Amino acid sequence: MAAAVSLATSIAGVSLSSCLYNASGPLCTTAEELDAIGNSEAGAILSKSATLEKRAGNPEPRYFETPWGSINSMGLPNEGFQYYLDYASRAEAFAKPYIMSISGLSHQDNVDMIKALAGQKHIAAIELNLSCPNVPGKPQTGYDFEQSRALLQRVFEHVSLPLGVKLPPYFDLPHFDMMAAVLNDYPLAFVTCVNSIGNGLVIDPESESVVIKPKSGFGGIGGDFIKPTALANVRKFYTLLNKDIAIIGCGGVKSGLDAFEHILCGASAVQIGTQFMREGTTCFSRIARELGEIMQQKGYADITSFQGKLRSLD
Ligand code: RRO
Repeated sequence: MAAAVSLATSIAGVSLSSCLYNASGPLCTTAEELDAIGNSEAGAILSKSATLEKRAGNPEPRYFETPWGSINSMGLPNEGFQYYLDYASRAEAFAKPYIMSISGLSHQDNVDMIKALAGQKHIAAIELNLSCPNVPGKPQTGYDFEQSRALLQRVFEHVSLPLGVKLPPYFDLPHFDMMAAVLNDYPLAFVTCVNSIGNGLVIDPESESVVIKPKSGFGGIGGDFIKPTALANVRKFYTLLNKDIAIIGCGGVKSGLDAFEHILCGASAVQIGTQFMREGTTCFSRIARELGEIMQQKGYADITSFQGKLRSLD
């Protein structure tokens, strides 16, 4: 019988028995949804981005799937910060890390939430979302390098838990350098690359109409459409960031091969968004099995055997 492979990973000292878990967004808003992730083979439970107060989000329809991916303009619907903080004690039953995503509507809101998280021992880490594309009138912080620095400066005056940031995708090489210069100045535990590609447009030629209601049909694009962009962002930040900042890959992962590619580019863990929405929690065990089979065929016993080892042709 072939030797077993390990999909275990660790992010800033937090151990995950599987490097695969959910992206913040799909199916992680209610306690029941979070329980389902807890009961699955996902390596961690990551909550929907929280605002200080509960939000209903944008008008429906606000999510649409095509064969190549998804478009969403959810508008940060969530149960409010306190709900996800309270869930932490319930998450303990699952013996896997519970990570809280926060996405304050202002810098002050983010600072207030981070202050309230100080010393919360059932929360393994915080993912600070710098990249929600769907709140009308709110720019994505991650595209403004000065604002990103100003926010991180304030946040790191208060944070006591491991903290990472969820970045928007970047497309221009100087932008990677500029954002990396900001991020390298702070003791980040991780960066998650990438959020959806903001403000795409999917249309239905039959009805000659947009497919989601908010913002005249504009929304964040996920799924197959974005895998090359996600891989480029993982790779670039893996090469540019201090080695103690872990990279978490997100974007276009629907198979073990996709996860393998993210890890090859440098990811320490891989999140699943659109495919989780489509398939439910079985995606975590199926993709884990597929990734394990690829590793076995290639003779890799663990993910560090190939993580970041993408070869170039020169
Ligand atoms: O809720 C959303 O509309 C949303 C968020 Br917070 C995000 O970070 N990324 C996204 O595609 N949608």
